[in-house]
Amino acid sequence: MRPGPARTKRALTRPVPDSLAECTLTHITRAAVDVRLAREQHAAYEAVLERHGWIVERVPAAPALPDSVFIEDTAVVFDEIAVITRPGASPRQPETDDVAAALAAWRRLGVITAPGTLDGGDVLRVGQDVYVGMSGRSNAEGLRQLAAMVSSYGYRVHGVATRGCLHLKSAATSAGERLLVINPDWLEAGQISGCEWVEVDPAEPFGANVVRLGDRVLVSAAAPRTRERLERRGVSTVAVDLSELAKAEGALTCCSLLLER
Ligand code: CIR
Repeated sequence: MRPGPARTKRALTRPVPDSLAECTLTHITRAAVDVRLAREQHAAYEAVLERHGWIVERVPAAPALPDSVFIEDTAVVFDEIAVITRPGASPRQPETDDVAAALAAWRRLGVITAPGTLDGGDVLRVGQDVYVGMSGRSNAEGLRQLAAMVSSYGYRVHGVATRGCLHLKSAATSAGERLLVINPDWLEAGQISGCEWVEVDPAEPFGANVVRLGDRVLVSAAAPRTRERLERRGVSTVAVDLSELAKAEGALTCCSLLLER
C-alpha cells in the first residue's frame, strides 16, 4: 500500500501582550510577571514546535487582551471543522475574532453562541470521543452546541466533572494514543473511557498538561518527576519552561492550536 500524502502540521500561536499582568486569574494568587521573560519562554516554545516539524503561524497580537496568548481557549480544531468558542470569562470573548479569521484559511468554521460558553482548554479529544470539562468556563449549552456541530463527523461528545482546577486539560491530557497524564485530585479518571493513565507526581499538580507532538511529548520543566514517570512508561519527552505564563494560569497546551492536514 502506498503511503498517503504527508500531513502538513501547522501551529497557530499568538504573541504575549504587554498587558499580560492584567490577565484573568481563578485559582492562583497574582504574582509579578516578567513580560520580557514570558516572551523569551514563549519563543522557545515556538522553536520546539518548529524543531518537531510544525509550521508556526502567529495570529496578530492583541495588545489590549491580556489573555490572548492563550489561543487554545478560542477554538477547537478537528480535521473537518474548527469550532470558534465563546470563552467563559467575558473579558476573553473578543479574542476569538482574529483567530476565526486565521482558521478560516484552513477549516470550515462553526461558532458557539450565547448562552453557550466553551473554552478550548476544556476539550480533550481521544480518538472519536470528545470530553468537555464542565468547569466554571464551559457550560452545558456550549457542550450541546459543540455536539451538534461535530456529531455528524462521527464524534461523540461527553461532559465530565472536574474539581479545583481551571480546565479539563489542567487535569488530564494525552501523552499517547490511549495514554493520559492525569491529576487524580482534579479529575476522576474513570470518566475517560478506554485509556490507561500516568498520575502526576503529587508535588507537581500542574504537570498533567502536556502537548503530544507525534512521537514526542512536551512536559513542563516545573514537573520533572512527572516527566520521569512518563519516560519510565516509554514516552519520549521534551521539557519546556513556561514559568512566567504559569503565573497567568497558563500551561503548555494553551499556547497553541495544532492543525494537521
Ligand atoms: C484564563 O484564566 O483564562 C487565563 N489566565 C489562563 C488560560 C489558560 N488556558 C488554558 O489552560 N487552556
